[in-house]
Amino acid sequence: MSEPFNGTFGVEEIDTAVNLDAVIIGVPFEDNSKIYPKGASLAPNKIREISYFFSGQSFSEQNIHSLNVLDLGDLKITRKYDETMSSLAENVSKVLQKNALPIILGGDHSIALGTTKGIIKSQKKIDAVIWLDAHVDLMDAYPEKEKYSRATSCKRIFDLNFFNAENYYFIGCRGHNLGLEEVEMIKTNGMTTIEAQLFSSRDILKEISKIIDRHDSFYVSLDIDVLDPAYAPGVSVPEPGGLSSRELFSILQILANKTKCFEIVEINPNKDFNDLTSMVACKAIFELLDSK
Ligand SMILES: [Mn+2]
Repeated sequence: MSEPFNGTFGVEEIDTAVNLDAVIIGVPFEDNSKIYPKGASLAPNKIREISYFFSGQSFSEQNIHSLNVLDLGDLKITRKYDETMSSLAENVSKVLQKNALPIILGGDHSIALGTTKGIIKSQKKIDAVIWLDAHVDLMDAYPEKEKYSRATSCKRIFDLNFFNAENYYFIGCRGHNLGLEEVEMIKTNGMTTIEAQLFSSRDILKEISKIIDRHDSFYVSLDIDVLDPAYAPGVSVPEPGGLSSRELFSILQILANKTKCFEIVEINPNKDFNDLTSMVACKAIFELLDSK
């Protein structure tokens, strides 16, 4: 791999590691779909490279330099989606069993299924899902007949029947993007959406705090397109009207203590300007660890 993420130790395996706080796992996976621009698989190494533009220091005593954070490098990606997901699940499970926080760098959002299988495999209890994303990814198949894509990832997780249906929280979605099938699923299963447009008109952080109070532990899946393209232009499916970086960091800060599994997906360095989107991703990791 390139240099490990700033403030972490590059390792090849974690079996012998002790007193771990967090482990970074790169998953440079993207599907072969023709409808999305290529580039998501370039993100893990780009994020590592950009991490050196930041000191990683902060006003908090707790920051990446004071924690024991390892960087496992990138998973070997095979052509078969299933094999890559099994390898991701295996690694996520190992990290969780060591009571450390997995920080997964995608890749496209279809990898979330591997992350979830890792949570299940670990037998650790994680109560709820926070899906920070412009889209809810609840299509059963998209594009046509494609069951395992970035647009179906949350539906595939739902089908595993691991998290209670009412423990799914979609934050930053843009209502007008959602398919009728997705809206129906949200309604019939009692899932919660906090749509992006609410961020300008209500005291939204209080509402999110209430959700956080309800549960002990979260799997946080951050699709960087939850941000407005002004803040994160380097994504495959940009949607205007999203959150600001500051709003995202505020959410991560209040979520940090209860975040037990974290992933950042859908950064597309090929579509980026001056690596802005990779910078936000780095900062999101620093903010999360600062607040732990
Ligand atoms: Mn997504």
